[in-house]
Amino acid sequence: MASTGETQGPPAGPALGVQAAPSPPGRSRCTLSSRAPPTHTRPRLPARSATSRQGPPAGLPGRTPEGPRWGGAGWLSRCLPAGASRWRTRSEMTSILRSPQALQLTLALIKPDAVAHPLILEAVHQQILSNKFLIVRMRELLWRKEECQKFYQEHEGRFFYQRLVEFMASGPIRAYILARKDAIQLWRTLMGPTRVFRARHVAPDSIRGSFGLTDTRNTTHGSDSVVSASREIAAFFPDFSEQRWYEEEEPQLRCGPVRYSPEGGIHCAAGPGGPGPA
Ligand code: RTP
Ligand code: MG
Repeated sequence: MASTGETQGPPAGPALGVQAAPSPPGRSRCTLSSRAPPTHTRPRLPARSATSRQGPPAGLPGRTPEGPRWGGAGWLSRCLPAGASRWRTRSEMTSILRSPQALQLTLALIKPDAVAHPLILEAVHQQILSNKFLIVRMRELLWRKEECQKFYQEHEGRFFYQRLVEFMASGPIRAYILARKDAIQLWRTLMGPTRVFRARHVAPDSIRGSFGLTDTRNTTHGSDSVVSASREIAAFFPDFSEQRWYEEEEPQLRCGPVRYSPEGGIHCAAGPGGPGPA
């Protein structure tokens, strides 16, 4: 595990487009880079792109008929520089939240083959930390067969389905909610190819290339899309609200400073008013 009380800055470096700035007590240290023009000169917003129609980019839950409800002004006002105008409309706030700078969530699992070996389990955990993922939640559990069947429903009928379900229910697993810019793709890259033989050849340093045993016992799982991530996070962390996390925790984790707690194995905001995990 990393050292006690280790703190780190924003997880994806300067590309996040937010600047840490000194701020008065009680106010978050993050600032949005531009000040809006006065209302009467506000430019017309461009037509929504195909990308924006897809909804929130970072694993946000589905939109409600009246539009996303996760753009509450609470966190935004905390992120505005002192004295900044607060005239932004709901759609402008939405576009900020949909910004590619936002942290994205993914579900990562460490499968029974790795959890059974404390050194491998720890090595995978360290890979998560050294690749600058933020650990938002973590839990260990034993999965019931029916839950595995439901989780892997998309593979039902395929030749490996039965052995996959049996294997995933065969011992403890560890589940993480990870956050990072482009978390879904980056975690899958870090895992390496599904098939271990291939992983060893094309990505020998990947997690599966390093620790995978067989195509079934391949060490880790990662969500493959924003929609899957939301569904899978809800399956493992039913009390976790993505909407609330994006409103309350994401801005603070993104803007830093962030503290890693080795005891709990998770990160939380270290700045004033850091909410910590709910
Ligand atoms: P995952 O869902 O675990 O992140 O893996 P993935 O997207 O890379 O692969 P996917 O096609 O979704 O398969 C899910 C899991 O099924 C097992 N599998 N075995 N040829 C085989 O024997 C085979 N193919 C897939 C693996 O455990 C894989 O991770
Ligand atoms: Mg998959």
